Formats: sequence, C-alpha cells, structure tokens
Amino acid sequence: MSSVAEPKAPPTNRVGLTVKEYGGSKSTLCTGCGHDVITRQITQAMFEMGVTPHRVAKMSGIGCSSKTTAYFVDRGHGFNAVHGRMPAVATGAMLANHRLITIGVSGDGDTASIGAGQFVHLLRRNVPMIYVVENNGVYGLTKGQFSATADAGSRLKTGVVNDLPAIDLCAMAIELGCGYVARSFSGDMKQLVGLLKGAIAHRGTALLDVISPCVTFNNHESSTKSYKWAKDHEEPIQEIGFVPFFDEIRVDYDPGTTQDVELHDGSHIRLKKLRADYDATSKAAAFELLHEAQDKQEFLTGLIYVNPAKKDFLSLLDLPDEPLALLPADRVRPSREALAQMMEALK
Ligand SMILES: Cc1ncc(C[n+]2csc(CCOP(=O)(O)OP(=O)(O)O)c2C)c(N)n1
Ligand code: SF4
Ligand SMILES: [Mg+2]
Repeated sequence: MSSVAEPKAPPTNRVGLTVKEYGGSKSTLCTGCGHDVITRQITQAMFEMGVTPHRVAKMSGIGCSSKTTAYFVDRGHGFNAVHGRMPAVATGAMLANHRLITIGVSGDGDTASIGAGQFVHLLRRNVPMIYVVENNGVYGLTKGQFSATADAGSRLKTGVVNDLPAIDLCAMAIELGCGYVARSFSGDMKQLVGLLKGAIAHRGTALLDVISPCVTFNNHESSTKSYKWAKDHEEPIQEIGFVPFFDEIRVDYDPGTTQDVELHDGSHIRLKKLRADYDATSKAAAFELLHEAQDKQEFLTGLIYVNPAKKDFLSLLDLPDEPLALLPADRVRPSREALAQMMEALK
C-alpha cells in the first residue's frame, strides 16, 4: 500500500509565524502596479525579521501608495492621515508609544509635493520610523499629473512635458540629517528586502525612495519612472547583505571590498561595494554621488548614506521608558485636590 506524504508545514520565523501571517487585505490597485511589488517585499522583510505584528504601526497619507498599508500586517495598527500629513501623525504616535515599530508608506505627491513641509521636519527631528516613498513621478490616484519628483524633460502620455527640476528626496534627507538613506526599485526584490531589513533595525528615520512604476499613467517610452527605464538604467552601488542581531555574526567577507555597518540593535548591514571607493558613511561622498548621478541621468540604487550613531528624536527628548499611552488615567490626570490648588492660585 503506498503511503500519502504529509503536506509540508510552511516555514515559520523566530516568533513562530508564517509569511502569510504578515499579509493584509487584497489589493485594489491596477494589475502590475509597482506599489504591489513593494508591499510583497515589506511583508517578506517583516517576516524575516520576526517583527511582532501587534507592535507595528502603519502610517500613510493619501494616494494609491498610501492605500497599501491595508495590504500587509493586518494585525498591526493603521492610520490613513490627510494628504501629506502623515509625518505629524506618525510623530505623535511615536511620542505616545515608542515601543511601536512604525512604518510609513507614502507617495511622491504625498511626500514631495503637498507633504514637503511635514516631511522636512520629520527628517530634521529624526523620528524613529521606516519611511517608504513609492515614487512613480506622478499623482497616480488623481489620474497621472506630474509630481515634484518627475525628472525635467520627462513627458506624460498626453505629450505634456515637465519643465521643472525634480526634487531628489535622498539628497534632501541627507542634508536634513537622516541617518539611513536608500534608493531602490520595486523590481529589484533582493536589494529592497535587504534595505527594508536594515531600515527595521535602524534607530531613527530610515528613508527608502523606491522607484515604483505607475503602469496606468507613467510607464511609457518617454518616462524616466517606467519599468523599462529603471531596468535598463539601474546601477546598484553595492550588493546588500544583512545579518540580524539574532543570527550569529560570522566574518566571512573580504574587508577590502566590503563595508560593514553595525546598527543600533546589533544587526549588521554588509555592503559589498560595486563602486570600490564609495563610503556610505560619508555625507560628502553621498552628495557627490547623487549630483554625479543627476548630471549623467544615472539611476543609482543601494544604501546611499548611513549613520547609526545619530540620536533619534525620542532619545533627545529623554522620554521615560514606560510609553505615555500606556500610563493609567490616575497617573496622567491631576487629582481633584491638585486642580483645586491650581484654581486657587489663579484667583
Ligand atoms: C488636501 C488634498 N489635496 C488634494 C487631494 C487629491 N489627491 C489625492 S491623492 C493625490 C496625489 C497622490 O499622489 P502620490 O502621493 O504620488 O500617490 P500615488 O497615487 O502616485 O501612489 C492628490 C493630489 C487630496 N486628497 N487632499
Ligand atoms: S493608477 Fe498607477 S499608481 Fe495608481 S494603482 Fe494604478 S498603476 Fe498604481
Ligand atoms: Mg505618485
């Protein structure tokens, strides 16, 4: 009699969960949208890092990109803020409960156009969160107008040409003191998962500017945010390796061509340099690289700048260990007597 093989149980991570348990609702985006590919990489990175779902806070603004927080980690907390206002809400959430693992997903319109004012203050405060910009160069949700990251000279399907210079979000982030700045492409899954894992381990704002083609409005020949353009022009500056704090660290690389950066939780991000002389811990080198890429119209991806030692906003404020949101009412509300005393003093 032939025996029937038992179905194989799916692999689990260090907190005993399968990758499926990091999923969310079914996407309603257009088939082939780059944003859905990024959602899958976020799901994978959270699974591989063994993040506890109920500690995740998912923040977003408005746009097709901002809808995607519903498509992963459905056991986490979620907040869809007003267009461009996610940074303020995320800052408040982190101040109330610094034990959260906060991930913001935004668009280039949400971040670089209407939200630019909020975004710069998030960066200068160094609020500890992962901030993913799903960058397609257009306002996808409102039918494809140019955003502030569209390259000068790029053309819409209708023939309209963008005459304005693009805002480089990575350069802006480095200038404002962000300690983890990366650029990637939704189609480069291996690189993106590595960068996301590094971002989860980083303490401070981790900015990931991810080119994410809008297949409906900005995926044609004369677009610099299309799948074809990104695939043909992508030049990774390093190969990303990541060793989480819970794995044994082994030194198995050639130090001459590899840069190893220890993150605050003891994880290591290992950068096998493809540009041998590039130092991702140097601000000056990062600016030079970004300016050179802009001049040559190159699409460089990888970890552009990292500084794990930079103090984050919550450490600067010296918050108590116990999250403010978890304090019982009798510890946050003044007593009747204290209020009476205050009233008396005001007489
Ligand atoms: C205050 C306000 N202004 C304008 C809008 C209209 N609006 C909604 S989404 C959006 C742009 C979204 O673009 P982006 O952030 O790049 O996201 P994408 O859809 O491209 O992923 C705009 C202008 C709005 N919802 N609220
Ligand atoms: S309109 Fe563009 S950005 Fe929006 S879901 Fe469709 S392909 Fe994605
Ligand atoms: Mg957009």
